[in-house]
Amino acid sequence: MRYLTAGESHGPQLTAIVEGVPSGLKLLDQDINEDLARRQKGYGRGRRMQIEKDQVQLLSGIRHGVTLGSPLALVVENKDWTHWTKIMGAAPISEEEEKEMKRQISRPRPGHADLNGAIKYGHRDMRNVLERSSARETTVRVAVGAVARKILSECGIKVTAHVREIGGVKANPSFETIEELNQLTENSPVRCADEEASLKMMKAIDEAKENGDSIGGIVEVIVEGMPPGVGSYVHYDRKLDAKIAAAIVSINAFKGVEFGIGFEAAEKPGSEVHDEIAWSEELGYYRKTNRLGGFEGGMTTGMPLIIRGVMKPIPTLYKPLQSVDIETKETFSASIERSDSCAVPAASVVAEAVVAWETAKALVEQFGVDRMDLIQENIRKMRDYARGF
Ligand code: EPS
Repeated sequence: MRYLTAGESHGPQLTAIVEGVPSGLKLLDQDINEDLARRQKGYGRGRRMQIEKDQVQLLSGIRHGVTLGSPLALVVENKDWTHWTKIMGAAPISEEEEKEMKRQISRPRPGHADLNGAIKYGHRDMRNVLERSSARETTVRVAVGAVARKILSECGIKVTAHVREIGGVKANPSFETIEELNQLTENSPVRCADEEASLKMMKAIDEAKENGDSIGGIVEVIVEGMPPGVGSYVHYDRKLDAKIAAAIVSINAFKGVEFGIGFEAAEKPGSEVHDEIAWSEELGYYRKTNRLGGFEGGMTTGMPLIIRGVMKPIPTLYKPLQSVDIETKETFSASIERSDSCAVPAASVVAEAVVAWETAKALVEQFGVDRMDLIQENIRKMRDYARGF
């Protein structure tokens, strides 16, 4: 499976073409819209989210609620587009119109794609960079992820995400099942399963906003029910953990990723890092702990996948940071008007989507490719084989 996205933040729409989705997958627009709505929520978002109400249009590759095996076309319209038709229109504009309304953006924000993107593509107006580098694009990645989640759920695999940390406030959630975790997360305005920490996180967001600043955090994705042996040790580009790591760092503003105990492994001896192997009639092989987060040798162990990603604070700040105007080369203090002060809760939904995509893609590649029923049957066989191995 593969996909491409297109669309500018204030253009008419976001589009994704998703190729290789097996036939026979039951899919409704509401399956996708639920995830789009989850991404839009979250304490700390700016005014843009009051303008948008993201809804998907399923335009091809599906008939009567079931996928055909042909490419899916997914579209989400930008409601804000109506305010930007001239500035972002595809048609050429006259010199007069240009003078009238075109305010070139010549002041790059520190930490954003603005300056490097402008140098790379030769844009004097950095709007040509920021429109596409905007995290608005994550909308359709969540739509694509919702399709992947549907594939996973048909194979008995659950994927979820929650916020572990915002602005230095750490959560200490306690839950038994994914369903319980989901309930706690959905009830929290910051998508954090620890109620007390949620309140402190909201306070930290309020403080950042008052100070014209932004804050980042850590999100955690959990995938439960993966059969063992998905991915491979035989070649660098077949390791599933490596693909997931790339997917996490591809999310706007994400700077790092870890699995299981992650970077803590540097401080511990091997006896406190590796997971002892056990076997039972009911479970087959399992690990007594899951410090490695469900991966050994680039392959799934059958234990839950535990993936964490760190998001830096959003670079669009009300609080001025120094930068240089590319026209005058003069130093200025950057100050931007509209932004989110914290997008970590929304980013947790994006992280869930990209992990869902990578795991579903690996399953489809390994267990059948064309038809959902074959993939399901092959996964069932693999589970039975592994249990008795
Ligand atoms: C973003 C800037 C803001 C965010 C946007 C990402 O948009 P605007 O420039 O229109 O105020 O709201 O996020 C979204 C639109 C979204 O759907 O998540 C940026 O520069 O990355």
